[in-house]
Amino acid sequence: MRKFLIAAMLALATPALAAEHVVTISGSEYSPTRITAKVGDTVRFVNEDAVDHAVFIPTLGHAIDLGSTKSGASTVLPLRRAGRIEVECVQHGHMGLLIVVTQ
Ligand SMILES: [Cu+2]
Repeated sequence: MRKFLIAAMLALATPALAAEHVVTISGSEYSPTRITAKVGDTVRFVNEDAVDHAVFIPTLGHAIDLGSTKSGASTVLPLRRAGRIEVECVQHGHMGLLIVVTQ
């Protein structure tokens, strides 16, 4: 019984596996343009275009500039806190993505 209880407690203490959300960049658009995620997840931006694109986040409290993602390359954004995060491409002002991060 005691062994069972310890095993059950360990199972409960194991955090849920973090998810990786994939956002493709194609035709100078992020796809999808809105995702929901949990703290601890990551977002992988995959640039399928022939030109470079940036991943820039101006949102207060989440601001980060991941710089340019080359054609054919990818960039990973870790989601460290909850909030509504707006992602922009510096080179293409019309590109936009909203990431809603919950606990
Ligand atoms: Cu761009």
